[in-house]
Amino acid sequence: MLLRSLALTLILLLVSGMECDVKEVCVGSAGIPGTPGSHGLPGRDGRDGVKGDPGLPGPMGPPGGMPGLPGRDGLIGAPGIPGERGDKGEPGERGPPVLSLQGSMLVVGEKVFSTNGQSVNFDAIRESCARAGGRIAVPKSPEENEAIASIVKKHNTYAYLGLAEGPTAGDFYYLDGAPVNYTNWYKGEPKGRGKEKCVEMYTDGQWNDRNCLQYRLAICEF
Ligand code: MMA
Ligand code: CA
Repeated sequence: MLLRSLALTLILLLVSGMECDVKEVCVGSAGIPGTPGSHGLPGRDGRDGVKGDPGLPGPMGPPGGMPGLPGRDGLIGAPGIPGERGDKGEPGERGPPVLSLQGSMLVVGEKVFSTNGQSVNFDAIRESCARAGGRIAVPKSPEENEAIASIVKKHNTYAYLGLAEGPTAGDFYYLDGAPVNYTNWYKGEPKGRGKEKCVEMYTDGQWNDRNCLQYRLAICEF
């Protein structure tokens, strides 16, 4: 009973917050407020915030792997402007002596007739024509005779032809030994009786047998 009463008193004290010196009922005025309690402990961490914006790009890194293969060639460029004209070259060596054609050249069928305008004897004409790669001209048709005659007339100089008398007087041969198959003798010729072994052409294209040492126009055929 005593323990119970004591417990009851403690409960009352706890509930009323009053202090009594007496056991029974007591009424007091309000006390002065107590001093504030100390701060509480820090609260728990809050929830995570929202995700932030992406950061700025970082600086370029160090060089990476192996270099790539070279690229293909580009397109061909436009031509450049022409260069300046070069200096005149040195004179060339003197070429081999050749027959000067002096602009006179006649083509008749397969043949070309030409003269250098020089008058020399029969053997000299043969040599000049051979050096030039040809032969002393001899007509084997009226057309060829006219072509040679036109050169003779132009130079107003008789020409020797490429035929000669054989051992028998009055028989003439080409220089390769073949007997002639075309002639254009002047009336009464040949009448040299074996003493005139060459043949000259007059300016009218007719022929005369004549010694071989006259100066006659050199006409070659090629
Ligand atoms: C005459 C004539 C020719 C002969 C010469 C020689 C002028 O022509 O006889 O047949 O070849 O003379 O000079
Ligand atoms: Ca004669």
